[in-house]
Amino acid sequence: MYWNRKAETLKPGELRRLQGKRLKKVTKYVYRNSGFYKKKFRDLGLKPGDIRGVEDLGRLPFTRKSDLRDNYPYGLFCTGLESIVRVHASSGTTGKPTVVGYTGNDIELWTEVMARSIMATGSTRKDVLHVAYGYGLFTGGLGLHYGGERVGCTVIPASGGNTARHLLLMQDLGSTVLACTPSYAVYLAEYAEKEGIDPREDLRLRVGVFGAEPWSEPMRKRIEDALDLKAYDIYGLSEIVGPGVAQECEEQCGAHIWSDHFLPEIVDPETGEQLGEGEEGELVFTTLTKDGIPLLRYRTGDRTILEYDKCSCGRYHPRMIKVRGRVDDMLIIRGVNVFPSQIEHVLLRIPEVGSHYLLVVEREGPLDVLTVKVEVTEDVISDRVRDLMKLEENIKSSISQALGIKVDVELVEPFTLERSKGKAVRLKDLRE
Ligand code: DLL
Repeated sequence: MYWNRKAETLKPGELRRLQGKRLKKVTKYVYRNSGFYKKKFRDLGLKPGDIRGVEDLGRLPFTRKSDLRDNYPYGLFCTGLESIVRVHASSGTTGKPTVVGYTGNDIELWTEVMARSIMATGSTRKDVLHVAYGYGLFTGGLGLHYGGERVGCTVIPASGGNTARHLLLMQDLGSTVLACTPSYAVYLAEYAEKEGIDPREDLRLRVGVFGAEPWSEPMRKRIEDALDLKAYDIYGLSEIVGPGVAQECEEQCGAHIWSDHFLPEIVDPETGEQLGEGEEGELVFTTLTKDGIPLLRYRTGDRTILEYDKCSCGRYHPRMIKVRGRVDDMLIIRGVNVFPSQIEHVLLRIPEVGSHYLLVVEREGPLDVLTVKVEVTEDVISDRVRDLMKLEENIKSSISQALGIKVDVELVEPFTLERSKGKAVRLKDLRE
């Protein structure tokens, strides 16, 4: 279903022309309004007039998260605070948060792409949208909220935390769409089961809008089975706008990037060279229509692949396949590159494995040792010790077959690994 049929079904040629026009405009805009970009252009000997269309995108300078940090809090803003109506920030594990600002137009643009995203899942004004993303500096809650209201859904601004209350509200208010992180969806399902709430009988959920962290196809299947809904991937980052940068449609073959507003590229994370369609690398965005803090060639740090062919849903907006991980969370275990998501992929195909796991990397002498702590399901716990050992061996060999590395596996009882209130923590790196 479309929110904005015209914009969503632009043909490749029309899309490219629009992107080119907007790219020229935003290039001039940042040159005029940002000391940061003016300097970057000068250092490169580049003039805004050198950018004649999308084909010149590669000539523009990259922007990195460190640029936002170094210019904390407002250094990259292109407008004065009198034009900024809202600020959000991403937490970041170290140091100061990354602060982003929105003008009224930026909020409007965000609301538009969120409305497109919600309707792309087949949700409409008839739906009751339960928003369990956090409200606050994190963009999840308010992003879904404004988009949901624009579509005309009945929005329940439940925010994060208090799982019992979420379940009560969803039952009593008849929520049909659930928006939260996929790891929280798993937690909700577990909690419901413990409390004797049967999603098939007691809940009316039919759609899930899950994102803000990487999740695998096996995880999707588990959530769909446990909560009796169809689970859709939503992608975004606060630096670009928040959720709604890309959204899976009902065909579920990658998330459409709303590329009339956010121009994507894939680059080699090491060299920064542009890569072609179907090649895996780092996702980079140029915002085409933002006023408050437009960014040129922003390095997201997310690894994915772009596909440009027409989707059966009628949209040509390029699709990104599920994020494989962050460029910086790639582990190198004895010379082999490993992404946590690959391990999730293997684990969740094994029925005896629960939905929570933790990767612990330690150094023993010169060697990196990876231990995969895996929660087993309740049924397994009652099994005999010998069966547990067999299961451990089975997991070990499945991982080494898939990844080509040896790992240690430790089975742990259900509900013993820590659950995170926000984004899931799947990795503990105990090396220096
Ligand atoms: O996580 C915005 C968001 C809120 C997206 C709600 C979707 C739903 P940040 O906190 O700035 O913004 O974190 C952005 O989260 O660069 C990715 O690494 C990761 N991420 C976001 N969505 C997905 C997804 C929000 N669907 C960072 N799959 C991004 C994988 C995701 N990773």
